Amino acid sequence: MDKIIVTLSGLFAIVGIYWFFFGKKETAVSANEALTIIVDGGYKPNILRIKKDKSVKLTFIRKDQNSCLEDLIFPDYKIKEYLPMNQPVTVTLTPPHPAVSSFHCGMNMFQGRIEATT
Ligand SMILES: [Cu+2]
Repeated sequence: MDKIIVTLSGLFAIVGIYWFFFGKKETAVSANEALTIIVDGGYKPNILRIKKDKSVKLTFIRKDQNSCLEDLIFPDYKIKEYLPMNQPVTVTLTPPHPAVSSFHCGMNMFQGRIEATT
């Protein structure tokens, strides 16, 4: 019994470490029409897969006090939005979508990526 507990806690520790180093950085999600992104120490998720020929509505909710994150910029779409704390802000991206584009905070410290596919 003790052995099982030791083995299990070892496993959890490994999974935890793995998650800490690799899990946080890139989270990808596919969006058909709408998607919600939490802004908290970065963008979650930070890889958005969208449909090439469709408009997509991205709703951002900022939960991070860091004032740099109050600006949200989509350089390829020439969009700049202000994100107040805890208030959803919706950005609509309309085709033509670049195959890959990015969005980032005011000083480009935090980034997200948008991939358009068929
Ligand atoms: Cu920043």
